[in-house]
Amino acid sequence: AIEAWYMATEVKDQTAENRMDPNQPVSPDELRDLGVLQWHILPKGEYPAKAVPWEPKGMQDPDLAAIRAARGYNYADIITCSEECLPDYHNKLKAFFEEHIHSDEEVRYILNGSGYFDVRDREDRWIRIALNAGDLIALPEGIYHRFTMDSKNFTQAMRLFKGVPVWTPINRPADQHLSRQRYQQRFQPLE
Ligand code: KMT
Ligand code: NI
Repeated sequence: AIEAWYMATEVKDQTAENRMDPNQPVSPDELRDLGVLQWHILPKGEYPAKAVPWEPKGMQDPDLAAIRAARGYNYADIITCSEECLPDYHNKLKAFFEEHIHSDEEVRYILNGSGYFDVRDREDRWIRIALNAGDLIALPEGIYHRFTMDSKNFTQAMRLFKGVPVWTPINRPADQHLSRQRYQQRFQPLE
């Protein structure tokens, strides 16, 4: 399973683990309650380094194809977070780490390297999710989150999407946004 933990309140280095002392782990079940889904598929074969729309190899991987079919992720491309491969690298990294939501799921399959997605729990505490090659994660529409590379500074990921991709972040505060309100409805008791 993917390792996750509550973050220390003070973050000096966003690429560090920033655990609580003592460590306060977060289980896959707790993440699922927040709408965060996870799978693990060993990446097979080579992937292009640039962020290009991409099809053939992922479709040949039956495990990935099954998840894509079940979840409706009919779009895929590859993003490589490194100074050489990512245009406008420094600004992009800054934007990734701004707390935001999207009006769709954010789905990432780590092919090489590693990185952290941070998500807010129901009490607005940060949970850090450590991703390594083979980890596939889906953040639900409307969850507050952010991304950073770790101290190794390299993440190559497949971005998956339903339909025509929209990557636009809606920075916090976004409490009135329809996607945020939809997300929060999952925590309302049924009348
Ligand atoms: C995002 O939207 O935060 C990203 O695409 C980050 C790089 S992919 C792990
Ligand atoms: Ni995002």
